[in-house]
This record gives sequence, C-alpha cells and structure tokens, in this order.
Amino acid sequence: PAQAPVSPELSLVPAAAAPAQRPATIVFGSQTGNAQRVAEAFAQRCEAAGIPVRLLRADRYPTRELKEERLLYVIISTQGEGDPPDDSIAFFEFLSGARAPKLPELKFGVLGLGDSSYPLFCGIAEKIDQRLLALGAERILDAGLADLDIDTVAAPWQDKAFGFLETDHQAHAAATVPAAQSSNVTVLETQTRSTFTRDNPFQATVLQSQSITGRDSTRNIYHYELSLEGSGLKYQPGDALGVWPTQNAKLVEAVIQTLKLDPQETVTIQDKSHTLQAWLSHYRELTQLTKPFLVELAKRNNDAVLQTAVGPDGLSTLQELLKTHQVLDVLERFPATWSAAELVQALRPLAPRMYSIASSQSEVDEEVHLTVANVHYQFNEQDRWGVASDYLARLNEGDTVPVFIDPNTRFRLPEDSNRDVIMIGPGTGVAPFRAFVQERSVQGGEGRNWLFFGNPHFHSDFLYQTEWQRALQDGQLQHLDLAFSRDQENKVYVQHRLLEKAADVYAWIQGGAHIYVCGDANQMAKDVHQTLQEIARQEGGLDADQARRWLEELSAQGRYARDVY
Ligand code: 2AM
Repeated sequence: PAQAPVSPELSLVPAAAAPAQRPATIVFGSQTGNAQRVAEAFAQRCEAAGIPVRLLRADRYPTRELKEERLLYVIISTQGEGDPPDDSIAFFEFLSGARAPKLPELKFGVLGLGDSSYPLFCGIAEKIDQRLLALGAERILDAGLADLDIDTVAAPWQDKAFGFLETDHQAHAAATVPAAQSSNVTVLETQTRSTFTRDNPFQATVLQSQSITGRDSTRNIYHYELSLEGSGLKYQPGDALGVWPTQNAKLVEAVIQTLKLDPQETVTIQDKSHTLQAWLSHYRELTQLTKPFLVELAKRNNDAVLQTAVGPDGLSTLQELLKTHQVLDVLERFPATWSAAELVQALRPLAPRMYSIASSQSEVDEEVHLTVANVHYQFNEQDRWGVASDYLARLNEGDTVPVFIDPNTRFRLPEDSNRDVIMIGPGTGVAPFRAFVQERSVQGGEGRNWLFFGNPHFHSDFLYQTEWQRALQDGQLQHLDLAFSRDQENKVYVQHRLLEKAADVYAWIQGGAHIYVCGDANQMAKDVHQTLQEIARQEGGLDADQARRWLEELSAQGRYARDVY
C-alpha cells in the first residue's frame, strides 16, 4: 500500500526517557533512487511500528560514529562494473580502508541492489557485508542481493530485518532514548503520486517517432514524443521514463523452436499462468543474459567454456559471455533439454528499461520526450537487438506503450535558478540537458547554461542541432562546446573540451555552478571525473588528494551529479 512519505521535519525518533539505547541506523547509497526508496519504505515501516530508526544517505553518514553504532542496516546499489553509487564513494572507501575501526559491538544487515547481467552483481553490497564481518561485527541476516525485480529479494529481506528490529525494540523498549538529533536526516522529496506506477503503467500514445541521426551515421538514434494526457503523471527534469517492452516476436519464436517447445503450452509459476509464448514475450528477459541463467544451463551442458564461466575462476570468461551473448546465442551454442516451465523459471523476469527524459513539462505539458539509441548489432552473422530500443523503434505513431515515471532525486537542477550549470552529455547523454535547458528558460533566472556535447560526426550526429542553435541565439544557452570525435585524425572527446576551457570551468564551479554528467558510465564518466580533478589541480593548485575530496564534496552538496549507464 502507498504510504505518505516521511516529512523531513518529522523525526523518526520519538522523544523518550533515559537510559541510553542507540536506535538502529539505516544507511543507503543510491544512484538513481531505488535504494533510497527501499530504505525510506523500511524506515516508514519502523516509524509506523513505533520503532526509532535513523535514516541517512551514505555521504551524510558521520563515519566517526560507526564505532558507537549498535545496529546498522546498509541498503546500497552497485553501479555498472562494480562501483559504488556516487553518494557512497567516501563511505565505501572509509569502510574498506585502514582507518575503519574494529566493530565487535555492531550487529548489521546488508541489502544490495544490482543487475545480474553484470558479473560483479551487487559487488559493493557483498564487499560491505564481508568487510563488516572482518571488522568483527555480527551479521544478523544474510546479505540480500536484489536484481532488477527488486522486491523479489528486498521484500523478504525487509521482513527479516524488521522482525529483528521488533524483537530488539521489545527487549529494550523501556530503555530507549532519542539519537542525537542529526541535522543530516535526509530531506525526502514529496512526489505527487499518480495512480500509474511501475506495476500499473500508463499506456502512452506515440505522437512522434523520428530518427535524428544521419543515414550514414554509425548510430541510429531516435527522438520520441509520447502523450501522457489524462494520466496525471508528473515528472521533473532529471527523471527517467520507465518503458515496459514486448520482446520481438521473431526472437521469441526462435527461442521456442531452438528448444523444440510448444508456444501454446501453459506454464504456471507462483499462481501466474500464461502460455510459453506470452511468458517469453512479456515477462522474461531474452536479450540480456544473466549469470543465474548460465548456472542453470551449466547443469544441463558440460561444455568447458560454460563450466569455466560459472566456476570459481571464471570471471573473465563469464564477463565475455555476458557481454557478447544473448539468451538465444547460448541456447544455440550450448544445446540442452529444457521443459517450458524450467526455461521460464530460469530466465530473469523482464525489467522495464529506463530512459532519461528529454523534455520539461513546463515546455511540453502532458508530453514526454525521449532520446534513444537503437541497439542493433550482428552476432555470428545474425541480427541482434536491444529489447526496448527495438520495441520503441518498431512502434508507429498512434500505438501505445506502457510507461511510468522513475524519479531521479539525485539529478536535479539547482533550486536557485540564478546558479550556473555545466552540463556534460555526449551521445544520448544529452537527453536530460534538453529538459534542463527547456526548464531553465521557463524559470527565467540569471544562471548561465553551458553544454558540452560530443558524438562521432558533425554532419550526421549533431543531436538537436537546430534547437541548441536557437537556444544560443535566444540566450537560453551561453556556451556550447562540441567534440565530434571522428571528424579529425585524433579523437576529440568532451573531456578534452573541458580541459581546453579549464580556467572558465573552474571559475564557474568556484562561483557556485552545478555540474552534471550524463551518458556512458564506464569510460566517458570516469574520464570526465578525472578531468574535473585535473582542472582543480591545474587551476586551483590542489594536490591529487585535495582534488579528489573537492569533487567528493561537490557531490555531497548535490552540486556534482551523474546519470550514467
Ligand atoms: P567514439 O565512438 O568516436 O570513440 C558519444 O558516444 C561520443 O562519445 C562519441 O563521439 C564517442 O567517440 C565518444 N566517446 C567514446 N569514448 C569516450 C570517452 N572515454 N570519453 C568521452 N567520450 C567518449
């Protein structure tokens, strides 16, 4: 059931009398807000039951208090190839480092959020779990490792964690006092709630679908305009749109044929019954392979590569398989006998795909715009697609698509519209900045806007070129720096442009500017991160350590935010 969000003024800790009994602490680390939502729901449940808890975002957690902590829950996501979320870098480094204290008095539980199509699934949660054990703390429940269908694992984990708190609270009820009132208790955003949610999506009508890259481009990027009319859905610039795709019918057919199964066979799993064809079309992942699926496959096929991949020393083999193969590819390469029910059981539930929204409602009202790269490649001379980008590209105007809003409270324009913003968004990473510039032009503040954009070629890949040019003319964009990587002999990237403008970039930041990065997580965002530190060293005379902390502090203040994937 939907619960009212905890208001920031409302202390989760009721005033009571001595003697001292520290309440439990829930620390969360969240990149896109999922871990935050899970942590908030947990805290609300405790509050409703009259159990005092302290809820803190990891970058607000005073690590020096760790040794006094009695009961700690950590709810944290893992990014991409095994990195902590931006708000948890310092917390994670502190815990991992030599300064972390021994914690013989501490009881703890860890819940990880992640994506099992990455080999280091929930890697950060696992490391924290192990590290707390190594520091002498007592693990009161096994680490929960939640995949994209978060609640499958998070709900039972929360039940257990809550059960422990309840028992603990009853045992100490007479002896509870409030925690030192922390000014750091996270400020939670109140969102107007529509009746449409992830599990009850709105059927949005496609108003426009258009390729915005040139015919000779190496990319195929689409601009979509969808109608939210009548949904009551509201979003902020920085939010994402969740899209529930349908699998490509040919792919579903190929999987079923490869396994010689009957598409019309009814499969029942946990009270849900569908035909095999319906299961595979709407409820199961086929394009993104996961390790748990390979583990099931390895029970049915003895191939050495497969056995290595799921074995203890197979990380690089596993990585390679997950990166290059879809479900159909491994079913073809490693033949095995599956029943329809076994197959459905082993495949991961289909998860919606999230796209950073490319429009602002103050400009487009009851519409939502997306910028989506069509994922399409060849594997063994066969066409392979990404599930949602292919699904979207096949839609016609007038078709409907199931959608919901996925708020990203960490990626927000400054509340003060007089602040400057620096936006770094190569490729489809430019999407939220189209929303930002739209929003800022309606806000009409004094703050300046600076956009860094990059893509392979000027003539085929300059996304929203005319809109940026108009924004420059109209004074809605003060600077536009472009990095067309393949228009000259040597690659030029957004971070090279940043460095060329180091003095101005640093002056903007020291003058209070907010910095935003959106796009590729594994290379671009890391290189930009390094370059920002280099700029601080070069322009501010900071040493390497100071530059690192400078950027961490900007992040903790919400002035350096990343939406990377
Ligand atoms: P490339 O593909 O020509 O190497 C959007 O994808 C743009 O980001 C492209 O121009 C791409 O260049 C560029 N890009 C690739 N790797 C990058 C990196 N490490 N940092 C910044 N931009 C990068």
